[in-house]
Amino acid sequence: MPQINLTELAEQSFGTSLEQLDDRRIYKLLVKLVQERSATCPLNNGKKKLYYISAEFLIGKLLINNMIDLGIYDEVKDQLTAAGHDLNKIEEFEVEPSLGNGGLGRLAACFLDSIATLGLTGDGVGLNYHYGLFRQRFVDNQQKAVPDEWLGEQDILVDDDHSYTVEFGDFAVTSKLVNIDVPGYGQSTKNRLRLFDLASVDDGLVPGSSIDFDKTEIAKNLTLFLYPDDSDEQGRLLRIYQEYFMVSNAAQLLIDEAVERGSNLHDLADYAVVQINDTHPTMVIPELIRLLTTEHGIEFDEAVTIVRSMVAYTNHTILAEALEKWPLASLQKVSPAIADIIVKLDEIAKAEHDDPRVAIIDKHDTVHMAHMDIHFGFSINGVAALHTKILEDTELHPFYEIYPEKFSNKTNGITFRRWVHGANPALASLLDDVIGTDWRSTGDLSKLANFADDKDVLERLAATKVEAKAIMRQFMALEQGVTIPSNAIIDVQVKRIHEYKRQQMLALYIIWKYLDIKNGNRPKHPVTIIFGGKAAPAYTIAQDIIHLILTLSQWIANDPDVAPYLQVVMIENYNVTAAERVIPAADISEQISLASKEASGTSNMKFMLNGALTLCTLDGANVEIAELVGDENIYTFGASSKQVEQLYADGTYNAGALYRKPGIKLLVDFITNPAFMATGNAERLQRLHDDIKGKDWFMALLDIEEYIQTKERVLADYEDQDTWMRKALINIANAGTFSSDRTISQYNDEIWHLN
Ligand code: 8GP
Repeated sequence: MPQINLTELAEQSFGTSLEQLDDRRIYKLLVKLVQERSATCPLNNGKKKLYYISAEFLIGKLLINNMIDLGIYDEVKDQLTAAGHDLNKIEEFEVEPSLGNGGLGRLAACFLDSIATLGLTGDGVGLNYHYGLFRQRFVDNQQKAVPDEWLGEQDILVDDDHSYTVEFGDFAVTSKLVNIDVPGYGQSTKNRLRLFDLASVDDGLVPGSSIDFDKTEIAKNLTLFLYPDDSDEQGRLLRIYQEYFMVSNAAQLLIDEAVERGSNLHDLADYAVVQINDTHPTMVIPELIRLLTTEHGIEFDEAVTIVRSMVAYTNHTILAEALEKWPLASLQKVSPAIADIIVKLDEIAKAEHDDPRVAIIDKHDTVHMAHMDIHFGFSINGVAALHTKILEDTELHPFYEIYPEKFSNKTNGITFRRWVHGANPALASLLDDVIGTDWRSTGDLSKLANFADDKDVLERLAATKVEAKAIMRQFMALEQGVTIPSNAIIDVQVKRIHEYKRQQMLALYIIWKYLDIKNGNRPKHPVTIIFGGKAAPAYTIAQDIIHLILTLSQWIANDPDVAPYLQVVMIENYNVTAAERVIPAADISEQISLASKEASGTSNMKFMLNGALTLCTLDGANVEIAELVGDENIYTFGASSKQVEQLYADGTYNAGALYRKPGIKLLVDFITNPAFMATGNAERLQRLHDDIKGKDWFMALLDIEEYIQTKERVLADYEDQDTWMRKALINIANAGTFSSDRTISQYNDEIWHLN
């Protein structure tokens, strides 16, 4: 590849010097540079191709990431710095795509990066949502969901001429396809993210600032929103239409491409493998069978056999709400042909296994999508060791008894290119200096452990944290309008808002700390607690938790006794870009889900990699982090997953009894103390208070006391910076396991078998 000369490019494109060019025009220049470089990369072209089908791809901004993967980032950055420009400021002109929601969507994005980096032939397939999930605004300390108009000025989407007809029960629609290039780090080849859209989509259905729209106009609304509200019948139907539209397009594309590469379709499994990311793409199974039989003349039994050897399923949660079940009647309405095939598959499964617990269609005529995946896929995996064990032993135990060979664990991972190289340049260059640059492609950071007692390295590591904090503070000031003290301990919980993740427990800690400071116990360093995350618009208690956090934030900021020592910040519209600013700056990583409920977590890995210490329950991948770093380098607390499962099984958890303990009652009742309530929304605060006191389904009160004690120990330990930085270093040195390159190698070796 020719060398980059930005000075020359600036002269050519704008007739001015690089020094004189404003940030917007530099941004345009870089976009064009990346597009041109990426366009010249040939597609990976193995015989067998992976289709990673997912309702979400939380890809984040792509400019810097693509420059890294194309190998031009360091050069570009150096030239810009020399000309007096700041790449972070230039990046602000890029709009973050809104194609994802949470963990499974971000995982899909890290996976695409690693698949391309390993030179594997594999595309992501999903939908091109015009208004994304939603954009989160805070109004009166409450979440307001507004459309996220990310598509306006996008430079990353490339039109593709594939277009398909998708037939629903009583009408048909036409699709159009756009692609996003996915270059691999250190590769000259690329893959793509293929996003299907509706040719007849009508953005005008969404009126201005509200996410309400006519859910019945399927031929116009199908690709407007990710996860449209499904609290009513029409919303649920729309989701099924979306899912069928996504997989029908994916299946048609897969068959076309396999035929182009020489498949006679009887051998389709030699040409394609499908990874079903959570249950949303499950209908790809009957759709492939439908296409093979009705369009390509293959017998039904053979089509079933073919499909059974080419689809694999990943489970991302044991929460019942996310294990999709659809009424057969709804599937019939969306696609009678697909419903017919599902009925046949159910008969086959019932003939093979006469056990109602594993039926695809239950006695209420409800279709269990995960059950279809397990019977008619060749692989099912969990996303961390503990999660896979829970699937095998409890949640999916009857299936594990039938098909033990289909089950495996694939502990999640994250791409180091984005999460260190791009997000934490100071740390990246320290690592380069100390252990060499190989970690960028091998993920191997273990040599860093040799420097655990090297005072110079520890000091330089501390300096990278200072630098990351400066970038985060600048972001917070500019984008969020909050000033964070430069000497504050940064304590972060960023993730979707959900009761099982227990943001409410951290809120109770904040109340405890507030009262403790009021009592005169002033911390040595100020503590800034940062939250970020969206709540599903129909999930009332999650909205109430956001309200509590924002009300506490305001209450504390207005109290001169406490404000100098404690600050609570909730990032508005938390997204990948915000994560890239906040995670590198964190001292404490909050991973406090109720044990057994967080399948894996991936922010836990990002924090560890960036030298934060983890404060956690033994849940998800936290268990693996704890094993790697050892007890002295992590802070664990709380009931074990076994104890929690036992409490649920016995039905003996008693929130009310815990609430009555004086120390706990004081904290919970703070939420409804009249002065505090008067500053917020009384209905929301009262409901949340009553829920915690009377139900507390995710057992925040069970662990709150031990959580407070452990957190106080963490804060005290922070005061010994030498020991603290040594712990941080050990964490970084052990993070290599969580490179998504490792995860993808395992998927490939054990599931996909791409060459
Ligand atoms: C998430 C899990 O909650 C998280 O523990 C895990 O790290 C991540 O998936 C990647 O495996 N699950 C989801 O994001 C999820 O279930 N989303 C629902 C909207 C479908």
